[in-house]
Amino acid sequence: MRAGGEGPPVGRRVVLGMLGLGAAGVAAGPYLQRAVEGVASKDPTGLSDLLPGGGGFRYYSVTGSVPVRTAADYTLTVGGLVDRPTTYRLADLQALRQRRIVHDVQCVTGWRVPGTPFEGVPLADLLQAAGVRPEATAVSFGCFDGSYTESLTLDQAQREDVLVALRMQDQPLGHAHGGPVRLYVAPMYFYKSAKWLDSITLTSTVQPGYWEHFGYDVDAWVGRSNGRDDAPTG
Ligand SMILES: Nc1nc2c(c(=O)[nH]1)N[C@H]1C(S)=C(S)[C@@H](COP(=O)(O)O)O[C@H]1N2
Ligand SMILES: [Mo]
Repeated sequence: MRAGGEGPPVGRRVVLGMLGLGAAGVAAGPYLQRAVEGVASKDPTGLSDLLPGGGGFRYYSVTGSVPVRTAADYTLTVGGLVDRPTTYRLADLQALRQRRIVHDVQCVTGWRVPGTPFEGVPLADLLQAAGVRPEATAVSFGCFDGSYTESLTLDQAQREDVLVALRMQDQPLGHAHGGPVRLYVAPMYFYKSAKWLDSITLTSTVQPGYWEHFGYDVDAWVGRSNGRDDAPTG
């Protein structure tokens, strides 16, 4: 595993198989996931995991399969160093103040999707509702794929352009993009935007996330980290 690749290459047989799945394969999430079982899902050619209809987005998961969660069974917990640990259902999140942000998406492997709308609850609002304790300095994010993690400093987490996103491209967030709920960190490389978000934990120190154990920068400002000089996103 090396930084910048987000996983080993996918074999030719798998690439051909996945291209054959087309849109139906993506809609039928579990079938697509079987096709990538046993290989990391990142193909540096970008062929195998371009999302049909995704407008340039690529599908990423560090796990071979991800359970589907819906409004019926999805929960998000906010806990750790807070006065009021809270569990939200999807409808609870939908009832809170929503903010819509249109910004470029930039992956650290190089691809960019300009002007992408995301909409959701400002993370700062959830932190304020939970009552952050004085000893908390950072926030960790957990995912229901069972493997991926991310983190932010408390200052970063309280920015208005960091969302617990329920919508992307003006539609409910689909499973392939991390639905029903993903983190969205507008000013940072997209690896900070953890998909399938199910826990938010206030901590006393920054806990490096999944890719950060493989060398990605913990502070992931676009154009000012990871040895990259991408043009600023806007
Ligand atoms: N749970 C989870 N979140 C994740 C990832 C992942 O593998 N698992 N990959 C990250 C990376 S490297 C990128 S570029 C984006 C890709 O988002 P997309 O699949 O919606 O294009 O998700 C980020 N969040
Ligand atoms: Mo990425």
